[in-house]
Amino acid sequence: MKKIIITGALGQIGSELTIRLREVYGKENVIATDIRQPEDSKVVTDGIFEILDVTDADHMKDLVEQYEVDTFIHLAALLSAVAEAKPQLAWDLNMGGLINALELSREYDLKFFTPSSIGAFGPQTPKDQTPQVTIQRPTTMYGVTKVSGELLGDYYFQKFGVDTRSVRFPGLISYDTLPGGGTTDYAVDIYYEALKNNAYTSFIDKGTYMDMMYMPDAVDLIIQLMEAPSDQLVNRNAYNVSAMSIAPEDVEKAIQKHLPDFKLSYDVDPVRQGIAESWPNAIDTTAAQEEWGFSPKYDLEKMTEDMLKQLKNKGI
Ligand code: AKB
Repeated sequence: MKKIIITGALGQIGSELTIRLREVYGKENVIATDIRQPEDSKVVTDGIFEILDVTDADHMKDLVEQYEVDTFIHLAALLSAVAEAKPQLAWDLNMGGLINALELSREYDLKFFTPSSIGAFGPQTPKDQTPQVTIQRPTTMYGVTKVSGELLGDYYFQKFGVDTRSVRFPGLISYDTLPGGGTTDYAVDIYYEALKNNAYTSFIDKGTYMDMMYMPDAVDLIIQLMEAPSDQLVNRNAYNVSAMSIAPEDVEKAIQKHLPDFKLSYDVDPVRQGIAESWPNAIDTTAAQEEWGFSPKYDLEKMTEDMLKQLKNKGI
């Protein structure tokens, strides 16, 4: 990767990935884009930033030409809970943006990354040690767009030789930018509320296991996957990745080691609970380990310690 364009750069992944890419590849080689332009974000003030609506193919093409990019990192998408509330918008944005980005990657021979998700699985998928290649019949619009994205990635690779790469991200936990409307968001909110109120009411029920990962591991793995030799990649679109399989009460116990009086209660949201129950408990990440050396550094204990420290530094 030498010159990289990123869409959705102000989102949960984008805001940390953009900063890291600028450190690794140089500020002049990272073109951050998003549909809005807040003046107080480092993503906007600390490097190249362009407003881009990913459904506007002409503008996207102008930027690819203007900056002569060689890599496309496409992050702009609606997350699972919002997509369930606005399924048509989710299809238009998630698929419209993706096909525009893939077409440009074909036309200009760009290396391409877009995230898939554990949401690409559904109730018929094996729940534990979910294999890399298995049944994918998701029951959410988010999942439908993610499976379609995986298939399109394979299609553009096989048909046109575009160097497409992807991972199925689990819930991502970060202290920098809040996620916008996902099913796994409880695992981020809980840390903020633990510090603010010493209590949290979870919208996901006790005993509901989902895969999760700390954002520093997610950012590292994107760079690692993108730098891996192409001929090593068999399961390109998309690799199972996860750092931990946890339920709300596991996070409760981990927080209580630092804040002994922290209290967790439950007020379950049927929509997000239904989505969570349609997803795996714990996915098998062997293919990612074997094909490009995936190896996350943070488990629940290490992540909890760092989350609480970083949030306190932010004045939460
Ligand atoms: C969501 O909950 O929608 C996302 C995801 C797992 O893709 N965090």
